[in-house]
Amino acid sequence: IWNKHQVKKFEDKEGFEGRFIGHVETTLARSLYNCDDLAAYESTSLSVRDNLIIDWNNTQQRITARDPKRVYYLSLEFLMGRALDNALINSQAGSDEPTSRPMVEKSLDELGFNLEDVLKKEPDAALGNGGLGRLAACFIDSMATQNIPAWGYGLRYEYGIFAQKIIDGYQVETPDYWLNFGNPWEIERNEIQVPVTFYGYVDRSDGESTTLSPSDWIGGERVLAVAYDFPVPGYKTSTVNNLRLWKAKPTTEFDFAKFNSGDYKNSVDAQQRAESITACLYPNDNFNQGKELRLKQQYFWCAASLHDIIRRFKKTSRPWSELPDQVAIQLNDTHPTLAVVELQRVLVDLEKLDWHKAWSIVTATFSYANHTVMQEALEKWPIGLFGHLLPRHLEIIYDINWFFLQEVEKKFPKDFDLLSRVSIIEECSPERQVRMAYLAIVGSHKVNGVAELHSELIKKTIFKDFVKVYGSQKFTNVTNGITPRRWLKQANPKLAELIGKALNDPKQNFLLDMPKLTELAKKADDPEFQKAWDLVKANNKLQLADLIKDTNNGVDIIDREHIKDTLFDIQVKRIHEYKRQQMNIFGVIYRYLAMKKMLKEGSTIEEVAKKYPRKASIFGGKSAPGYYMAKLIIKLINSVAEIVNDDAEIVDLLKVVFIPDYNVSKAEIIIPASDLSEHISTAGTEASGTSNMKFVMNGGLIIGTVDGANVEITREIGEDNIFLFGNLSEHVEELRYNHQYKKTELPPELAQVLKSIESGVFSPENPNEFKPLIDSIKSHGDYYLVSDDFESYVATQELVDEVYHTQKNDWIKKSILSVANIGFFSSDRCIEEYSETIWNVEPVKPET
Ligand code: 26V
Repeated sequence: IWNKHQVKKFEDKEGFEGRFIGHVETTLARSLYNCDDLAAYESTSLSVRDNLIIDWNNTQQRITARDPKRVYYLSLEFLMGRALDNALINSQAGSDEPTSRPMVEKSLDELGFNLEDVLKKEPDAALGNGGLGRLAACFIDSMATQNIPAWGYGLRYEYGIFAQKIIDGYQVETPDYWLNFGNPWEIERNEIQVPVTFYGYVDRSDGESTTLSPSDWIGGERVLAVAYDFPVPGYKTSTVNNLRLWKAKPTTEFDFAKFNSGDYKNSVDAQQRAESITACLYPNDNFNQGKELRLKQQYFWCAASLHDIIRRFKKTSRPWSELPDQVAIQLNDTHPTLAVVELQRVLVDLEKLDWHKAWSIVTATFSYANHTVMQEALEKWPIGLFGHLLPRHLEIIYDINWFFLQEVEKKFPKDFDLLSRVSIIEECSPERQVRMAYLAIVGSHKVNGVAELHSELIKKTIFKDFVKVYGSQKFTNVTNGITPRRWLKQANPKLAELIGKALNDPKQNFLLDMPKLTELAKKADDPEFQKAWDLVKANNKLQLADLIKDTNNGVDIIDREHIKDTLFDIQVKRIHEYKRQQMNIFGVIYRYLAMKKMLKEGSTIEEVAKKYPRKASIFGGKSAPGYYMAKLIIKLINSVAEIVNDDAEIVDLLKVVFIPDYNVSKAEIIIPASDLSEHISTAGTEASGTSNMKFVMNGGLIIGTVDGANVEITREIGEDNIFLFGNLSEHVEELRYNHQYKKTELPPELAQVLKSIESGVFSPENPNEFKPLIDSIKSHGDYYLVSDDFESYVATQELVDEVYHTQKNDWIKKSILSVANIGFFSSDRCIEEYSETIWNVEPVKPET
């Protein structure tokens, strides 16, 4: 019977329409007469999802049958954005179409809907802060596309990253209740519920067991982890992988002690607390607050995921020694490091393996990627807090450390300084702390940074002693990448089409093999092609102008008539002092003051325009809610915008825009519209950056420091095609030292800018408003070296103006050549490198 009723994918328009109407009428219980865009979005998603689930089932069955080594990608953040457009692009349906998208578009049109409007109804899945979370999303796209047997594991936060409102120029956070209308992309697996325990104590009443022998952890609080699955479709393959996110819910156990003492209310409260574990994503980027709930989230997720992984491994009845041949677990930063300890606990306490046998299995299974050198981001947990929540895990960490330090002592006898420096336990006042990065290194067989410069830097700084202990082979580099499906085809369909035509590849197979783009270089000088290229950019800029109008209360800030010769200069990313949005806005102020000065000294507006041609300075990004300085930078940008945009004297030559609530779906509109984007972090602070790659892939040029992946981007696209400036990372230490001892003076350009801010030009009501920002440079050591890089920044911006406005063909040529050579930064290349050099896994291809 099962075979007779085999569920089939829709493959043509007819099939889609049948599904769509079926879902409207039965799943949603609506009729075509009261089907609005939201309902159309839901029905389209459910219809497309049906197809994905069929492929998902086949993929999982195929993998079970072939039983290859699998990868598990553990990340506390998956910044997915919208799913529908991506699913339409990635999935194939209909024999003559490369993807289902055009077919569904036509169908919806006939049903009375516009696909673009329908797509906009989907809220972003914003379960991440920034680069680290979006990287995880790009990686799972590439793993599916390359048929790697891989699952992602994360948390199903009820609230994603907050929505940002700008009120009177200030950031105001509002909750992102993204599940308001339900979520057609998730499959709730009520049958998969994993109990997770916290608190309690270790029972050694038998008087015999030691911390090294199997021990009984008597837990105090129990919650359940319920699985929610999200299909992850590959591009031009029927492989659909799985992203499993956990939600916390109360157990059905009942606290009889409390009940009998008449404390019914408290026993219900305790149950309700369970749900708070997955309520909310911590909105800090690159900052560790050390809150207990965060550690609870981490253990909840690690315990549930490992349990799931182990259950799957056990089904094959292999001996434990084969775990590392069957399973690779990738730690996305240190957030999942408890999984290392949990696996050791399972093997020793529950499976009764010998400690050392267990430990060699653990270390062969895990690998760790580091994503930051920022001291304030490195995770450390006070042992009091840790031992209270996870008493047995703390014992295990002590023992891991004990054996590790013995190893070190053997290699470097009597080097007590070294021992204390590499100890997983930091001995410090007021309390000892667990250093999670050290635990991750000791518990993994490979450690990697995310760009060449960064990988070299961690070996010389934060992990120097570990290179001494383990040798340098344990440390490696995998430079980040981005998925060209979302960041080229989905975000910029017209450019993808133009490239496809130029490469004689109308089916856009180049999206699977981005190094093919080098062929584009042949067209870089072709005037016809340049014209078409420029037209795509101009259209994208118009779309961004629409977005800006929408998000600024309908006020049209950008002059559409002159859009082609207005340079769109964009910096969108989390707001952070190290990313130096303050330097950018100081540069804008410098330009504004210089224009005003020319006018005052009698120049005509035409003369001013010649020196300072049309430019729109566009910003976007969220600050962590508790990050005072970052919030002040946002306020300064908005204050400058208000003064500059209203200044009739400079006509429309300079515009400043802050786009509120920067997120993935806005990035898809903003990034394709850039002429220039800014990646100007203090050298040595930005591990990689990934938006730099996205902007270049969309034909934008870069102004940037010699930092993170900018270095390799320069190598790939050529130094003639990028505007680099500023001090190098090897000089940062010395420059900071000089500031401390007051050996530096402000460059005149910057002094002038700071003076105007202090005089209250941008905050007439409160001239002191921005004093802390100015003090951080003038009095507190200028940690991010704004004063050291400002002159070269301003000079480089002038060079940018000159090329854009007097050598436009040259500019377009640079743009084409950049795209031609950006292929290296496809996340497909990253996944190949991880698969071959770290995970040791191979693709499992569907039969064709
Ligand atoms: C740390 C913490 C500490 C606890 C609270 C929440 C939280 C969230 C994130 C982090 C670590 C952030 C590290 C990070 O996002 N690094 C970024 O990773 C990108 C992908 O590798 C890289 O492109 C960026 O340069 C890097 O800043």
